[in-house]
Amino acid sequence: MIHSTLAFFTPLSGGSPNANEEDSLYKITLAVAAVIFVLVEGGLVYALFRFRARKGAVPAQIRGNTRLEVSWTVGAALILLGLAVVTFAKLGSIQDPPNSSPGGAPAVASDGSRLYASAQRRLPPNGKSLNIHVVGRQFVWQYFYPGANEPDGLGAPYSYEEMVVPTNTTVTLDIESSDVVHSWWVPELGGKFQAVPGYHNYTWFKVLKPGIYRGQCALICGRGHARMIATVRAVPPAQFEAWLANQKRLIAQANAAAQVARKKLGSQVGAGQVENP
Ligand SMILES: [Cu+2]
Repeated sequence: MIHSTLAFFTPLSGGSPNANEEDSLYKITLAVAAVIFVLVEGGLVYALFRFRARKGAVPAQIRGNTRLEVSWTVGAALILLGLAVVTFAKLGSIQDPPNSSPGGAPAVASDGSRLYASAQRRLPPNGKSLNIHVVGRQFVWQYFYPGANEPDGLGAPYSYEEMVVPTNTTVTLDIESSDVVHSWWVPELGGKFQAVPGYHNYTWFKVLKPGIYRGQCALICGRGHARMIATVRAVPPAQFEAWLANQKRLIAQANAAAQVARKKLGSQVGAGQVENP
């Protein structure tokens, strides 16, 4: 009961270690705030009853209390300092991706450097992660997976809306936009990151349990914004490889069909006479 009530007030987590760290940091701050809230409101309610106006009574006229004022200023400063220390102590485990776990997919090293906005690209200690390129556009998320230079000539395999990832594998995201500013956010997998045209923003997650993690573009980007959902489906590494291979097959098929259609269009006579198929 307490746990579910608390969950209502705290961030979603459980999908990735960074999301869990954010959640525990939030709970620490919430606990400190709750204690202060009870003390302040308790004092207020006590004073309301204890010192309520009575007929003919004149309240004590107090003009400052140096000791009290100094102590609540110092007390507040100490609480702030404590929260700052805890935050910085946890920041590393939120920002820095760890290595993949045993049983994770064979990690693919990510390529060269690019422009970055607020957050820098961070790699796990061993330098290996599965790097997925996230592109926001009105009004769909597109994901490019490693494999751009494979001999099949298909380029990087991609998917829309649903990102499929292997479990136990550190996944780094390279987030950008092809039109307006969007915001990538799957709450159970960590914080929000903006997709800004011309810039790259970096984050990561590592999903341990297979499952579906839901998100949504978190920055209003136009009339189709509400439909711009994002889903991350985590599956065991072998299943991920099979999915990726199938995705390539589908892309090859679609490319072949497009080629036939293009040829057909090219063979039609006269400009402007192209009919709808
Ligand atoms: Cu949007």
